Amino acid sequence: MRNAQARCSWDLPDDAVTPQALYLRRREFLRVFGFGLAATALLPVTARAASAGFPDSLNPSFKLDSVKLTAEDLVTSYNNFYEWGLGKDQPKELSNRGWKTEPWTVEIGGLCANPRKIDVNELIKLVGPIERRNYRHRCVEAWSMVIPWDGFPLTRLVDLAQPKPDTRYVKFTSFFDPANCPAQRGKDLPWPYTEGLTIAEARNELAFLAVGLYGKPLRNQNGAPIRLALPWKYGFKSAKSLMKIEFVAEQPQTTWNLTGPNEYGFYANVNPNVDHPRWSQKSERVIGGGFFSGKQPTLMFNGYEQQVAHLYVGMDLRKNF
Ligand SMILES: Nc1nc2c(c(=O)[nH]1)N[C@H]1C(S)=C(S)[C@@H](COP(=O)(O)O)O[C@H]1N2
Ligand SMILES: [Mo]
Repeated sequence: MRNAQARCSWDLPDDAVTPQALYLRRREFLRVFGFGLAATALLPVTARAASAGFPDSLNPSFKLDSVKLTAEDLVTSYNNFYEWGLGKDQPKELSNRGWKTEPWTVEIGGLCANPRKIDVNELIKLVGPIERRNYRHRCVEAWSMVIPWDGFPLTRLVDLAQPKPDTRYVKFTSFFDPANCPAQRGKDLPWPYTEGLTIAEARNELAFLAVGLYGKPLRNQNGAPIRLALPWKYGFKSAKSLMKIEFVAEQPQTTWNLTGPNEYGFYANVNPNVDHPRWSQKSERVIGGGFFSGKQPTLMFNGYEQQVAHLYVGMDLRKNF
């Protein structure tokens, strides 16, 4: 993946070379020196239509009095969205060069009584009202934010779909548009990006589908028009720009688990006691927290133990990482 300056992976700024990206950089290195590099055509520049804010209200159960919200400009400029490049600054730049996230159809299917293909704005009307929740966000790379999402509980979509009794998992698939997304013409990750939850996790009160942040529709770089927000799990579980949600019997294969099975598990619950093979998960760098004050201890289930610990009783969390 290259941007306009044909910047090389070895001269990206420090903060753009992230642990998850290391996996892919090794492969990129092989490609550059082993097989030659094809130029990446840039997308035409088109302006994204401005849209209005949400009539939402803050859910008082998810206010998070004790922590500071991450500034909006950081939430919308420091991103992981590998479809638009491995650097943190690339999604903002490259996902806004003509990629259309409106209109957008979401497919709800699999083992359910009410499968449908539905325009995302129609879906929001069916599952509304939209509420705001301030959620902690902990990336597996050991950095964190606090983000005010606008959206609705995933369980409302589950109710709408009416899964059949043999449903044990929910599979989430991000957009797939290789014609407009250069990275998806390559093999950095198995595209489209897929994720999964158990049906009990999907029904948990914390599992959230975000359609906005800071009271505005999601920006492309944050996963417009609809993405998961699962605050007790590492960020990679919260798949962006969802195109398909399916009810399935078998545990779905997921992008990062396929890419690095020893590093990125299916459950990916935030856990300071289980280190990543290449780094500690005991603490995290708070984005926007300043150079000296930026580190804080990581909490079990990212601070949401009360809401989710019951889902994992009797499970070996070292094995099921
Ligand atoms: N489709 C897709 N979803 C994705 C990713 C991605 O690369 N592609 N990155 C994940 C990771 S690693 C993180 S930390 C969060 C980042 O979300 P944010 O940029 O809105 O903070 O999105 C997750 N969802
Ligand atoms: Mo992440």
